[in-house]
Amino acid sequence: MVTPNLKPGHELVFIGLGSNLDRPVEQLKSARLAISVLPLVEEVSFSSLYLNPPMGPQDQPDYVNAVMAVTTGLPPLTLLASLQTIESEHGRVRTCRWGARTLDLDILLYGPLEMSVPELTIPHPGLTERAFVLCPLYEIAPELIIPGKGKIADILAQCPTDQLKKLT
Ligand code: A4P
Ligand code: MG
Repeated sequence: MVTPNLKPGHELVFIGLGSNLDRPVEQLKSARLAISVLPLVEEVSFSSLYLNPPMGPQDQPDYVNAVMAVTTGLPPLTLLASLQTIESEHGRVRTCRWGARTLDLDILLYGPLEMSVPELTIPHPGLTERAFVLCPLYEIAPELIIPGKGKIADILAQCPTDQLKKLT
């Protein structure tokens, strides 16, 4: 990924996408489009899609995951609200934590920002333990330093990735 020139007040943001219901590949493609046309959002890069078994309850289908890089002038909580609107538009129904879903959009990183309020923690708390996030993130940003955690290459090296299948 070529590091973009940032407009004043804009940041480079990484968004994690996941789906395991109702044609997951189509859900992710449609979410990508919906994110890229948000006001004050520009797509920079989009990873391959990765098929992988569910983390959490096992009585649910496999997931398809990907990571998207965007630049945005939207503040973090405004971006979260926009992503939650897109989740709802894709038929997301919140049942149990880590349950099956048509679309999950997580803010993984927001520039160098580290923040934690009840509705939003950045970097995303699960980021450094999840192969389905680390692999696509490394694919599009191999030089990335995760604020407060270190180099993505070093973190990925500690994480088993044998369950991930890259879709063509
Ligand atoms: N929230 C806090 N920080 C963030 C952030 N950085 N980005 C809050 C997005 N949301 C954030 O999320 C619950 C609340 O987290 C939101 O209201 C927001 O204010 P949710 O999407 O409603 O619920 P959830 O997703 O079930 O819970 P959680 O803990 O966010 O789960 P994750 O971490 O999203 O994991 N297995 C595979 N293989 N692939 C997956 O993608 N995803 C999950 C869900 C479970 N198993 C999976 C996958
Ligand atoms: Mg979530």
